[in-house]
Amino acid sequence: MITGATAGIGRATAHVLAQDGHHLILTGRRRERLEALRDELARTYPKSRFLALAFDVRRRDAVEEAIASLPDEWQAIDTLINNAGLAVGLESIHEGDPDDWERMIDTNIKGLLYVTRAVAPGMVARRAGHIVNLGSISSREVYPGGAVYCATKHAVRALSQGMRQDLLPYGIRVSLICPGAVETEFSIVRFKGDNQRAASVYDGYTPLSADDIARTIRFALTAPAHVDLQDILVMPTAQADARTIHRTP
Ligand code: NDP
Ligand code: 8X3
Repeated sequence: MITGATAGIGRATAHVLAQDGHHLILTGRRRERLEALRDELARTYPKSRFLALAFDVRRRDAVEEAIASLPDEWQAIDTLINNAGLAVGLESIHEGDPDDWERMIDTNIKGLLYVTRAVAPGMVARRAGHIVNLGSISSREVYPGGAVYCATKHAVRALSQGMRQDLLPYGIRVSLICPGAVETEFSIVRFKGDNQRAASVYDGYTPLSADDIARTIRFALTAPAHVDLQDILVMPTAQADARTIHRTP
């Protein structure tokens, strides 16, 4: 199951995992995009099965209902990619919009928890599974204007560590993937549709692509069963940390 498969890293991960022969549950809010992706993957990989399941991770009842409604043959989810997430705004703490803060906290922390709570019991019962959480360089650092987004991604790091501890006796792997700048719809969402401002985030250097992160996720999933890639930081070559990017004109 991949959350946030309608765009960016989630969509790229769906392509890479479909190539590897996985059957995939594709989730996100934009139903049309999910169904288009499902149909495209089904045409390209006729031996695998793909299910589109539209829900908003912020709605606990919707998450529980969607996952409970899965047909029997889809119930045994062996891999959960907790990818759905977003940043909204880049204002200082005294100027930030509390509605933006709630969107980030509700999606990145609470949504991830709701999905995990619905899926993990099956993994525990089967004593097998792999949960991949999308953290960020912002799971380790904070930058001006990014306090709340960074706080949510610090929380994802803490939750990953906690999941690892709690799920350890059941042989379930938990991997935290922490990318630096990846060019996706992320900045368009952060700047509320201001495409020019979003594009300027990636000016003068080569950012990571969604496919780069999809391949990192594949690397974690294909490690031998006794190996848990627990915490992976992936940066563009031109980015040393959250605030240090080497740009050329
Ligand atoms: P995109 O904006 O391209 O994709 C985000 C995905 O999350 C979309 O599929 C969107 O689907 C889904 N999503 C957002 N809100 C919700 C919601 N309430 N319910 C269900 N799905 C939701 O961004 P990225 O691919 O870049 O981001 C993916 C993850 O990677 C995020 O967790 C992000 O924080 C993290 N990340 C991104 C980095 C970057 O530089 N891009 C760097 C480090 C981490 P829909 O709108 O259809 O619901
Ligand atoms: C996304 C990367 O640098 O905008 O997590 O926080 S950054």
